[in-house]
Amino acid sequence: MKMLRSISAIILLFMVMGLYSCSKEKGATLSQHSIIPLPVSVSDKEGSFQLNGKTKIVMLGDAAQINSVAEYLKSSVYSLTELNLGTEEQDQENAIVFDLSSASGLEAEGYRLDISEKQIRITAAQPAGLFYGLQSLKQLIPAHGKDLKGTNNSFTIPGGTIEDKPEYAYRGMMLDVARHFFSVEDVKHLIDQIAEYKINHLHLHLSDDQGWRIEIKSWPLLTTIGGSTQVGGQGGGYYTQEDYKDIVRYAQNQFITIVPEIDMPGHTNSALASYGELNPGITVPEKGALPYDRTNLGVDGMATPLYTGTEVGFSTLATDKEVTYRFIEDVIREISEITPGPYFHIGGDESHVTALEDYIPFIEKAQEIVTKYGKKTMGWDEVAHAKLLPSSVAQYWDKAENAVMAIEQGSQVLISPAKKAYLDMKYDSTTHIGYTWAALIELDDAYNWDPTELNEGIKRENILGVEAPLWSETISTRAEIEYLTFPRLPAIAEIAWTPKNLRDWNSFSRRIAWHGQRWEAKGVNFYRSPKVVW
Ligand code: TNX
Repeated sequence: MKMLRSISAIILLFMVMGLYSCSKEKGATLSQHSIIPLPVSVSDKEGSFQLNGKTKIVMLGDAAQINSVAEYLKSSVYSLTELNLGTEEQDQENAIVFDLSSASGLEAEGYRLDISEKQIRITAAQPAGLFYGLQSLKQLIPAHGKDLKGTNNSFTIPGGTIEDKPEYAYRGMMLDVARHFFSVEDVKHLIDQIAEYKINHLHLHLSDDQGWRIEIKSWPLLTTIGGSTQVGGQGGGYYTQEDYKDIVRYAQNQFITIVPEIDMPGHTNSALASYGELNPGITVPEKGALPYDRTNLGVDGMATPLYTGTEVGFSTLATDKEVTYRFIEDVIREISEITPGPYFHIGGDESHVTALEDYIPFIEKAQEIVTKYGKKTMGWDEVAHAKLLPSSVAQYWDKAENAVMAIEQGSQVLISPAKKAYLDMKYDSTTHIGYTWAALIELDDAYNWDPTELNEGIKRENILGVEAPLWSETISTRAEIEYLTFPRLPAIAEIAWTPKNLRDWNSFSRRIAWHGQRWEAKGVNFYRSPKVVW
């Protein structure tokens, strides 16, 4: 009897071990993925695909349109696995097939990703859809340390089907390159990181009190004087138009549209320091002991000193001078000519020393000029005080009533509430960089909100999309950009991509941990939120 019992115990033990090794062999199923943003639907299928040294890429459809996506996949797979994928025309066995076909019935940025033993197939109606399909695929390639890379390796990708498309058309991030300047290389590196989260707009805040960061050929002092410094007083810098075009092209290759912003009529000290004729000589309200030199700010037509502090709201262009409109027209024209995207952002925020009766006609004129050069106007929510065109977009950062005012004029809104979406807010009181004026924003705070629940006057159809702005008063290095951006940007990206009813914090916090491993492996800095088991 005793013996029988121990035999059955041993049999049981073997059965359990068998089950365990079997499930280990099978590996994770597709539905256990860590894809961010969460796809609309994921279903499992028997079997798995082995990505190995013999896997090749097959392009079905207009090769001219698929080529750059295929090249991008090759270089991503190489950096993840050190496998060199070849290209093949016929044989679809052991292949990643890009199928670009308008007959697929998929929406513009949508895709279907099919994984079987024989092949991985990404189907889309547009190249952007293929690109998002491959971004999801990249996140299915197991993260390995250096030692596991190499041409003899094989990477298991579980079988199944993903069908996916974005909730919002505009999924953005903003980088302030004015308070601190960031090099072309830093911007490109950021583009590489955010493209993985299916972000499709990068808004560049190209001018502010502390610096003018884009070459304007007809007003050269803007950069030589206005671009010469930054917060804290160090070097500054600016993009030549060639640099800017380079950024635009680089972003385009990852389906990211650059949205240039020239902030006006406030936030313009760097322009006033370059060209005194733009200075109205307004009387600046004294705010106690001034931490900086405001000589000439109150003197009509005199260039102001460069500013390297972090106050806001003290500068304005002369809204009643003809030269100001020649100036903004030249600026809008030159930048629009090198911007293929549809938007030109005119800022318009915190113009505290521009009287409202001057502010309104100024914004309306700026909007007219933007339209003249073939672009749509974007502006921070204050621009809703002016008469907006239906094609204009108000960016809600501060006041819901401004956003509602824009909606009542027939405009759409871009959602960037400072309390939820500002990447320059500290995570908690101990964060060594960032601000606290709007809120402390932990990872779950950045995740647990929805654009349609902010104000009853802002409905789904009024919303163009979501953008996470990163202001740079307190940051000056790539590592600092990354620390504030990750992991919050992926949280905002999921709000912008994934339908509200599918989003779930527990699922997100599990998936983001896997991304932490990836960031660690590629040397991307990030905040290890205590809300996540990394
Ligand atoms: C407010 S947000 C600003 C920026 C600052 C930011 C700092 C907005 C439209 N204006 O000028 O950089 O706060 O968080």
